[in-house]
Amino acid sequence: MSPIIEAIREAVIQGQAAVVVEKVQQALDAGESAEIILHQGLISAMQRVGELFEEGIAFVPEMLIAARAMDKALNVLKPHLVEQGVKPVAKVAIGTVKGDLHDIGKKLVAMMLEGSGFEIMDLGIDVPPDRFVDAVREGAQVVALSALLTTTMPNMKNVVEAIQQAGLRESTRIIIGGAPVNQAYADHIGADGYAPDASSAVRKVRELVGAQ
Ligand code: B1M
Repeated sequence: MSPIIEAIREAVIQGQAAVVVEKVQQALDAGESAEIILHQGLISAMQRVGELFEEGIAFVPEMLIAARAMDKALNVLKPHLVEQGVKPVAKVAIGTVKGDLHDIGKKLVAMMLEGSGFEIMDLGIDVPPDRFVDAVREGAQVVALSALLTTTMPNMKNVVEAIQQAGLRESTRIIIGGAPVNQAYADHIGADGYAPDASSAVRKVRELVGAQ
């Protein structure tokens, strides 16, 4: 790992948002790829923060300030990660399910979808099933659900059921993602697809709406 990427990773772990933003810009200016900065710098740092939390070395405030630093860095990276000026392919309503406050993975998926030509309705975090139903009524053809907690993943099933009960299931494609879920869980709850990361989410949503 190059020294600048190592410095970005360390600054995220320490929650030093201003340093992270400065170093990400320096890395971009030096010709480092946005994907390497994202995966080896930012995502790898958040994985380490998760390990430190499990080991009882970091606590919720440390996770929070690391997440804020990553969020600021994503704003700098965004124009480099996404294609610009692409025509909307379909409308996607994306949100983290009820009870779950994890924002960053969902934001990254939204960003990559937007850059690949999808119109995004970002419903935020802690989103109740009815809000997803409303979004479908407002024109979303795809519902994208994120969950990071084993305790909140069952709320994905509630969204699938709410869309079904509203009589909108046949016209809506539903994709799920987030660390605790997998393809088997998507099949179990009757979702149309699962993606393990942001890039494969774009491929999967394209496939679901029949886009090239
Ligand atoms: Co939380 N947290 N957290 N946390 N947190 C995890 C998820 C945890 C794994 C940490 C750990 O123990 N190692 C653990 C969950 C354990 C479990 O359930 N199995 C955990 C816990 C326990 C908790 C609390 C319960 C802690 C407490 O209060 N005691 C609490 C719950 C609050 C709640 O939600 N109700 C909590 C709180 C928080 C903060 C608020 C402090 C903060 C979030 C701040 C924010 O998002 N603004 C936080 C953070 C930062 C984390 C870790 C450290 C990092 C998450 C992250 O942003 N990763 C996380 C540990 C970890 O992930 N290793 C942890 C970076 C992000 C890019 O990855 O979100 O996985 P990720 O998204 C990926 C893929 O999953 C996928 O693509 C993304 C890009 O590759 N993906 C999709 C995600 N959504 C998708 C949707 C798709 C497709 C792909 O299609 C629709």
